[in-house]
Amino acid sequence: MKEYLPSSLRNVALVGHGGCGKTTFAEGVLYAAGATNRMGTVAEGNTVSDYNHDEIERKFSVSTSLIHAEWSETKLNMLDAPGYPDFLGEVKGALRVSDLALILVKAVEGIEVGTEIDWSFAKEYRTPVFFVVNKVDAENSAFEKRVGEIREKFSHDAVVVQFPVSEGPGFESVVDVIRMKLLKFSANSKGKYTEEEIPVSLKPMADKYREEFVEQLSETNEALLNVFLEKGALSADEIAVGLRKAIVDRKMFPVFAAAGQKLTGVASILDFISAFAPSPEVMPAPIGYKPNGGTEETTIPCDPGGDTVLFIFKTISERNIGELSLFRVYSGVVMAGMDLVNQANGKSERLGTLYMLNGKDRKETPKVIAGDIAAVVKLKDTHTNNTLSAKNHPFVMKRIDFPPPIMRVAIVSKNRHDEDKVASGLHALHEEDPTFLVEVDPELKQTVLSGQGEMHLQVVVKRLKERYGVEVEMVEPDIPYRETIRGVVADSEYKHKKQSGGRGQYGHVHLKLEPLHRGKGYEFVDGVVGGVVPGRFIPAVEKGVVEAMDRGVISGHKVVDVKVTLFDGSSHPVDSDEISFKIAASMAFRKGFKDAKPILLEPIYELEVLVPDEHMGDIMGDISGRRGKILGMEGEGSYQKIKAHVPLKELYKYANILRSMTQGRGVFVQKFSHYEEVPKEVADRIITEAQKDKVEQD
Ligand SMILES: Nc1nc2c(ncn2[C@@H]2O[C@H](COP(=O)(O)OP(=O)(O)OP(=O)(O)O)[C@@H](O)[C@H]2O)c(=O)[nH]1
Ligand SMILES: [Mg+2]
Repeated sequence: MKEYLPSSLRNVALVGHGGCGKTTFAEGVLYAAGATNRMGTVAEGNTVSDYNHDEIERKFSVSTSLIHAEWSETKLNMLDAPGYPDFLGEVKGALRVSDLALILVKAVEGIEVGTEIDWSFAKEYRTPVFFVVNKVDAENSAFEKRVGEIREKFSHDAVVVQFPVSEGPGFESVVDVIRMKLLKFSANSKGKYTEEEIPVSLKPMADKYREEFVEQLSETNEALLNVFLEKGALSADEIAVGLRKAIVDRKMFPVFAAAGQKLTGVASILDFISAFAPSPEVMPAPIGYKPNGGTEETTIPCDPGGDTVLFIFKTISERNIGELSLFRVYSGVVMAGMDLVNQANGKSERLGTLYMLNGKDRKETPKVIAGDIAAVVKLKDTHTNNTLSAKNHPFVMKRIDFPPPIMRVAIVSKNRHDEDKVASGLHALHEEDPTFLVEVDPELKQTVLSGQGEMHLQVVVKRLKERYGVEVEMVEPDIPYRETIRGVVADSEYKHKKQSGGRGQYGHVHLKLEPLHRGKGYEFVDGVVGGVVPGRFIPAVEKGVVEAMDRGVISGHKVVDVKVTLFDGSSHPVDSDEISFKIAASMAFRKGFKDAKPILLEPIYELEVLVPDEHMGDIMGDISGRRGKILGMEGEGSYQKIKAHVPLKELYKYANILRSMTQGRGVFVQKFSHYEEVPKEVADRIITEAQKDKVEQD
């Protein structure tokens, strides 16, 4: 492939709700550009961008794929992101390195929750947006209605630049409002079109859209407005210059009509992208920081002559492919074999072979210039979200803030001997996909996976099996309950005494147990007078208490919020030793604890749920049904934000429940808040279970 200057690059993220046709559109781009000689389909599992097992089997995208093609002297890099909500992290990664979001909206169904989320991400990143009303070839396609919704829900700065002629199965032409021509596609033209005069019957509609477009464009810029007011029209040059600027400034969001699968409208959108979409050069310089320089922000202009800076936005490791780091160059030129510094850990990295990608197909390239997107193999210590930069130019790009996990499951290895392999496999998979986390909970003795939803975790588990040959099962994670007391026991005595030939054992203590305020933890007081328990044994007494607390008394969960005072006891000059006092203290504690009105505590999480108004009642009812307490709510546009305290036990798979109750429109975050007493009937059940388990273990 030839070399491109930054001004000839177009980095485009293909986003939108699941099934809006992104992967098919990408397939159409490659075919129309002549990069492939047949068009694959998602149904047959032979598209360029849905190439991995998970995608072929499930028939939807799971991971962002990079494709590239040449179009009218420009190089298009397209990132085909998944639409399924569990993979929003992939969307964020794709948008982070794109200069344009192509948001596809289904011509029949219209705006869906994924469309809303992608629009909000683009807004957050200040990414220019084009809307494509896609699948206009479908029965009941309603382009105008979709445009109305986009304007209503997203922005009145959305404006039609290409509209469809005869929607439905006969859809094969669009009218371009800027060129004021009819663009006619035909079945065998490989996506090419012929330009024709607009037929008289369509003229009024074309004029209407043209007028709207010119008026809106002139309002984006004072100089243009003056010209428009003076002459009543804008020249082609004035339109081109004004349009490019309005797009970068997010003052105009062009709307198109297409049927990616039939290739209708694809080539004309690509023409528009080549002509008017921003190149990396004209985008505002991205923000970063000097390493160790605190939080002071600096920017980095897209300059091929500058020092090299690149940012890794995605890691792919698959059998037959090896580990690939996908990156965008932000400054300078990247060459194979170059030494750069990973600013996250200060380590030097020598770059391996560089590749341009089309899905899993890769083509070697000697260098990658500022603004371009490519891949490199086998970096040693560099992962997603890391910046590599020249030694003399330390610079760290702003990280992608991936969405926090919303679902936890525990995993159990099917074969106990696999545990090490499971741990290292999960670690490697996490490097590739930072939106899921693995933690070994030392208290619960469980490995807990957390991620973006059930599908996401299933994908992780399946990859673990395919790539590392180990099988695990997903189960509900245990809850870290706590035990504590409500009453005071003034004297709990225990004497540990053994005389069995030779030297005996002797330890004797009196303990007082009192409850502490919630969250205070534990306090040990040495209240012994006159040395009845010799000073050298006091640490052993405390150790005995601490060990008993760790093991728990009634349910096997840790004891908290208790004050223990050692106030009396006795010792034997020969037989007393540390072990004896430890045992005595443990036993005295356990005995006293049982008499001190023991209770169970459970973790309570603070839940923040954002749902459309119409679902608020159902969601609040459901939260109450989960023993939750509503803390408050506030309106946010047509959404309500509900805050509540809910026991962790009741939040298992809440992501699924919320999605199904709101048709996927509800989102939530959760974080630990505090411990609270478990209601008696629930506590009794937990205690009985624990005792049963204990009997089985013994
Ligand atoms: N009628 C019609 N169907 C289409 C068109 N484009 C895609 N489809 C169909 O829509 C379905 C989804 O297409 P995909 O390309 O997988 O959609 P996607 O947006 O990549 O889906 P996710 O990866 O799940 O987000 C497939 O069955 C396609 O055949 C189109 O232009 N017209
Ligand atoms: Mg897809």
